[in-house]
Amino acid sequence: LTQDELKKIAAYKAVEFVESGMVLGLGTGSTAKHAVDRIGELLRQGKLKNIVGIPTSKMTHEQAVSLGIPLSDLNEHPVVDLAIDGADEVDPHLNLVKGRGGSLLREKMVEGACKKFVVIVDESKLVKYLGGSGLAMPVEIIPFCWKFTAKRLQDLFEDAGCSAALRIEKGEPFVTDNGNYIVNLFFKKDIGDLKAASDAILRIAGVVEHGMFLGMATTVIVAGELGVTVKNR
Ligand code: DER
Repeated sequence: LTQDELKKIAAYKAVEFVESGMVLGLGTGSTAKHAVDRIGELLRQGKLKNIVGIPTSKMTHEQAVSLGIPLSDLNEHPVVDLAIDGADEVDPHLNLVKGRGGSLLREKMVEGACKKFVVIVDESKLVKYLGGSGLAMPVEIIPFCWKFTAKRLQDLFEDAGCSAALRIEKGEPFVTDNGNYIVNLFFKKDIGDLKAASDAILRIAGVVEHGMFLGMATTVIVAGELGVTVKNR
């Protein structure tokens, strides 16, 4: 099975949790895309009714519009029944790294407002500890004096061998849906106490939000070569 087929299997499994009448958080990324497609298909077939979608990015908003999924926002629906979204890393406690697609702020707002947050991943996303993949841990910051903020973030995690880099696309700083920049943090070692790390990051003026989703996932669906496993918090 290809990685995308595994993503699709996890996504379709998650959509089994969707019931008619729900207010749904619609995730962002290549895995969540399959879930949104599936929801659109079930609506079209009349197997799902009265769904309202709360998109976590402009990209998902456009996908949902093209599928005819009725949309709203957190102002109208401050409580969301169920969100389905992907992740970049999942640790054994179901803590997540998210945001390599650049949508972490709106994802964290929507998924923080959910009664149930179902995460969908292929098995390549499982790590022993967050940051353990050696890939980016994104932090959304304001553009003003970004270099100053990036350096403060890097210094915060000096002991974990952290390096910080502004996310660049086509030679320019990547700009989020919210008009902010992303600083990617790379770790050589386990950063240890995640809650303390989260608090320290958020205390830096100029930081908007980070990509660690701690204690937020209620269920993680993992699609692997040997089948699908559902882990509940
Ligand atoms: O950027 C994001 O938060 C995405 O949800 C990411 O975490 C997962 O993206 P993928 O499904 O394309 O791997």
